[in-house]
Amino acid sequence: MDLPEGVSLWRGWLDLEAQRRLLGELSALLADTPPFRPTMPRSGRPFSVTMSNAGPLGWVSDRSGYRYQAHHPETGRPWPAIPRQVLEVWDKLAAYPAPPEACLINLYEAGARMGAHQDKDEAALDAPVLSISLGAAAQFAIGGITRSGATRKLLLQSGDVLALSGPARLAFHGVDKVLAGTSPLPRLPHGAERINLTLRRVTKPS
Ligand SMILES: O=C(O)CCC(=O)C(=O)O
Ligand SMILES: [Mn+2]
Repeated sequence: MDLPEGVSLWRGWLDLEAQRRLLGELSALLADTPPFRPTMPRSGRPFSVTMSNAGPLGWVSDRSGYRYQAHHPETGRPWPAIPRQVLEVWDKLAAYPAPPEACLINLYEAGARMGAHQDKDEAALDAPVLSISLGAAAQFAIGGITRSGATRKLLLQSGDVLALSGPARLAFHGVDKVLAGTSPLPRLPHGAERINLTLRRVTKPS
């Protein structure tokens, strides 16, 4: 299937065994770094996903805006290290000379979605955004760099890795729907149907 320029998809990059291992790591990480429910800037409307982070910087959103910060907004603790298995995915696929600084962990319960948005809170826009899907399949939509353009639908399944880079780095994208009950994995933590890890380089490497 032809993908828009700058969009790469490695289907089944993590096999079932690797997915299970990663899920084990994430369950332990989330026990100490619990998911929080972000709210929209200004309106304060809650997101339908809950989130946590790993890495020196974590992405958060609340009434004061979107930003990266070094600590969990509720526990006040620094984020834990990004799991090695996740860093290996970046090393193999990102083609970027520096490691990611943020691993955003999105947890989708049945019925959760993510509206169309751009990932643009990073200074290092020359680095790709890499995303790893685990659990139930999701209907992902990707458009161009304006909100009004046509969108392509992609089914993201457990073990898939997607990259947005170059001309697609600022493409609008979102998750229309999670197909509850399609996960090949045993129970995900915190009642999630799907977990997505989004790896980003935030600051320009020196
Ligand atoms: O869950 C996904 O597949 C996408 C997540 C995403 O776009 C984000 O966290 O910025
Ligand atoms: Mn995004």
